[in-house]
Amino acid sequence: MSVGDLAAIDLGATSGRVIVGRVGADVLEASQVARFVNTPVHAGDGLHWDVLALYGGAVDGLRKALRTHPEIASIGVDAWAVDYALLREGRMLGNPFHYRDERCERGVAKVHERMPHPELFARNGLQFLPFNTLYQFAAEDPAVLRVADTALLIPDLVAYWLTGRAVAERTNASTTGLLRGGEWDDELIGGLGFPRGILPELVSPGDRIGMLRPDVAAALGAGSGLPVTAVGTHDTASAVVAVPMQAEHAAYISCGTWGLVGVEVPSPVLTPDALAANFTNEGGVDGRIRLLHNVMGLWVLSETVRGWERDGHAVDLPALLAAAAAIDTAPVFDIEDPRFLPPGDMPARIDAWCAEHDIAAPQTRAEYARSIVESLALAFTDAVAAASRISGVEVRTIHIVGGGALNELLCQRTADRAGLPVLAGPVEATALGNLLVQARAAGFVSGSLEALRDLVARTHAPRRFAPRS
Ligand code: LFR
Repeated sequence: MSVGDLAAIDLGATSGRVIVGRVGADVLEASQVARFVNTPVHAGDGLHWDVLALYGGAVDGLRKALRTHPEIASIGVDAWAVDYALLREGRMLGNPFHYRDERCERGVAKVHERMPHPELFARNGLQFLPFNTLYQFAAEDPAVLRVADTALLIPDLVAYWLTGRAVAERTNASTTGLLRGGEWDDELIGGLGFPRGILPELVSPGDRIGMLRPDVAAALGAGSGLPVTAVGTHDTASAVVAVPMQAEHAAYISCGTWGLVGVEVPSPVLTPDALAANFTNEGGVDGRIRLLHNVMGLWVLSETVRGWERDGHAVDLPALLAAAAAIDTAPVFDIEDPRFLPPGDMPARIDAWCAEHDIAAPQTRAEYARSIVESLALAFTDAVAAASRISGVEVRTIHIVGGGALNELLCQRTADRAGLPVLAGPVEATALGNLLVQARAAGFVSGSLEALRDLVARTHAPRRFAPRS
């Protein structure tokens, strides 16, 4: 088996990247060739993603990647979940809404009138999140939904623009709330009054979506016959592929804007305990199940820092975190409170939470940072304990992957609070998972997820944080 070059497009809530990987039996390297900002725009009817700017950034990045790595054998796309574009005859009917837009609440009320959450959970296994796609469909203008002939989740939209083929990749489709047992749940879709015809054919990670359209290939300077391969197009599914864990004793935290905290299990866990703890059963690569809970991730900290910067205070994040680490204690608040979901003034919301709960609010910037990290570490630890209880997995190690693996204070405080070692890294787990699934489909590596994870462990040794008393 040889070593191959592959390209990953990874779209996150704050930036998009194009990454080139070299993958083989003993090789797993990834280098970023392009990074572009993802700036949501508040316009007219709500908060939107500027998806054309993201596609433009991805195409520019691919062009650059192909110039330096003409042997690229395949392209894979991943992005955040739940959001989608509506199209008619290939034309996009408006910019996709952002899952933090407030319209979701309307949809929740409409859906739950017809089917309350416990009934939905029994079918789709999803935790309640107000932005799950089914609530967003319910919040759509019915006239727009009637006009549309196709709905595409964000990575599927990018793949469609690249190849001309409209599909729904299963790991991401599982976050719509409209899948049952890995297939579209026609009864539910009809029962909620959604047009079944807008939901495209399902594909699985490893399937070929299609070849680049000739005009796209020409614009990229690519040879003919460059395929786009379905990966775990839900970024979290790709990240979980690259967690260097032994699943029977490990919990993972994929920590970026969100902290996705859970374990991997062979089949959905639909028990009353899982329902009560608001855990989700999202589809993973190779039919595995990601039993996890969405914890507010680095969002609260980044939004806080963005607010200070908007007010004219430059923030040096490493220095802020060092100052935060030097503080003895800081107030712990419920970072899961829905008030922290929408963009806005986070310090004011923390103050309000503390006032309501009769505790002293943080005073300095370092105290706010420490308070946020401490609250996050507590929420992570609680979610790990719940995942272990619900699944029966005896957790001996917590893996933190994604950008959060760089936050030493967060890793250490999670280890301390959980009384378990934290293994941090790889930071680039999502891109690595994307590349690995492509590499396996192209024949550069083979084997189960365990074999892929073993390659990650051999090439990207995690950093260990031992719990302190
Ligand atoms: C992480 C993520 C989460 C999903 C949230 C919204 O980037 O994909 O898994 O719940 O974004 O789509």
